[in-house]
Amino acid sequence: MSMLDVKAIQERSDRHPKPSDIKFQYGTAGFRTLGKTLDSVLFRVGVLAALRSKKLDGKTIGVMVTASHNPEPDNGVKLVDPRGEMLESSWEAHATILANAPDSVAFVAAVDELVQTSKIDLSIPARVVFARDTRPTGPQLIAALKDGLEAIKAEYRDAGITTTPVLHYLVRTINTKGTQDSYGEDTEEGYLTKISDAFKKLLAGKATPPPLLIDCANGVGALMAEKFKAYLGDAFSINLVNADIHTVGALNNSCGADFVKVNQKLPPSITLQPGQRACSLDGDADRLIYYYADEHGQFHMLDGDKITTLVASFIVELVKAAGLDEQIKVGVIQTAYANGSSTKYLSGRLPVKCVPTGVKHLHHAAEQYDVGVYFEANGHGTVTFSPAAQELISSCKSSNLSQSATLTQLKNVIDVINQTVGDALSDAFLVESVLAHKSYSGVEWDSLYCDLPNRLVKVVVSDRNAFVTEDAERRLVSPLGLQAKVDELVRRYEGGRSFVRPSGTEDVVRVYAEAVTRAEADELAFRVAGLVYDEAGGDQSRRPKEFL
Ligand code: 16G
Ligand code: MG
Repeated sequence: MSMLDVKAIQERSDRHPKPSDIKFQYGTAGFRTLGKTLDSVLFRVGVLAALRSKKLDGKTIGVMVTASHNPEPDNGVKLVDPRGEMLESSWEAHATILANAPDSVAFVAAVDELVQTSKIDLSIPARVVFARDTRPTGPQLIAALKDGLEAIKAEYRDAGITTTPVLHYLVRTINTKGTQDSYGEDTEEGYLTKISDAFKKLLAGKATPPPLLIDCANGVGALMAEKFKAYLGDAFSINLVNADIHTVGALNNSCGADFVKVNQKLPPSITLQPGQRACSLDGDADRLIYYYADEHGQFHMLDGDKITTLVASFIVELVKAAGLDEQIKVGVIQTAYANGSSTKYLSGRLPVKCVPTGVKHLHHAAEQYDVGVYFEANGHGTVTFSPAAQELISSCKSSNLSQSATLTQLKNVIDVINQTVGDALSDAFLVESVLAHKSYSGVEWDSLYCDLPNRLVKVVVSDRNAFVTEDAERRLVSPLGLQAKVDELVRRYEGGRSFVRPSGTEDVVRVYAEAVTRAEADELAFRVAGLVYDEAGGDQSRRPKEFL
């Protein structure tokens, strides 16, 4: 094994001192906090990404600089493994250790320790591709990242300002280039071409859908959506709103997928005509929430659960029509946040599995099926096809015209989807394809099942780690006795369901509740939040009034 250039790393690391008062944590979505505090983290992530690449035989690792739907001053960074997936969880702990080394001497020691314990061969080259979203702190953070990559002499490719799903796509295509698993051309054009071609083929012969209004959250999704316009031509029109990536403070501000989902209302910047449908992306374009106005102009939301239902039902239909339903099993993955009505609707038709929150859990579980459909209620999701299922679909000999047409549709569905990670634009094109095939408007799509009213509340506590869950986050094991109190409350509400879980991205505890009426869902959520607040020793004089 060749040696680490300790001196070079230590010297460069000195230019990126760790703030002494911050403890960083690689959480569900990587490191995420105020952008201006992340300089040392980015430098160290550069070194870590290179080590991960060396560990995996020089495969290309992705680094995405974004804080997604969070406020503009926040920023973050996450690593992407060679197949375009989230960093393997055992390395999350390494990331946290490296980020918290108090100074450059301790950092180099931590790096050395990682090299030894993970048996990393330093003579193997390291390759990294990175990108960032539109946040103002992005350029400085990228500079720190590059410094880390250069310190350890990694080869790197700068993918510029692009969406999280494009970065994931690039990682997968770079690593499969020239192999029989090739996932496409390893460029943004390759991405735009692959997805738009498949979408246009899915729309061929159908009535052209009405133009789609896309709320871009004033983020990087606006750039990509704009680029798609040229590739889609006359086949499909998109109109962009909240596409201002230059005005300071505009990102995710009163717009975007998270705003719509959390507030269950339209962004104030949007007015819908009766019958019109639209969708919102989040700040890095990996979440998608749809909605429409009914004939009275009333707003209705179509969230990740509604997308799951639409997409899964369509794929099941296609697989059946292709005569492959014996060989290809379609499964759905949800989290505790999935609306109870969606779970009920889907469970009657398909295998449904519940896993903890976070894409890595959903994605992994989806890959256990031939076709795995997952969308978190918050709109992050995709569909995965196993290599065997893809092979079967592409090699299946059709016995008649209609079967042949179905097989072609399935192939196009595979190509329109970004299988590496949730991709709001690709997901929107899939949704539009299904709606065109079924001749559904928003109303018909929405009528598959009726959402139970629900409420999400966050409770600020001094230590969220005191809250430990089991059963895919649906039950608390700690603090002791709290779950019994929650159960006791839930029993008093018809159709009631509630759970408490610590956030993986913020220092808060989240409470979710649903019930048959809005008033009851609200009341149940606030009562449970009250239990959590008291349990966590919250200051009674500052106890929110709503926490009944
Ligand atoms: C992150 C996750 C998302 C999850 C959310 C939960 C990824 C890429 N994103 O945004 O899947 O729903 O965290 O946040 O994994 P919370 O733990 O703060 O509730
Ligand atoms: Mg996001």
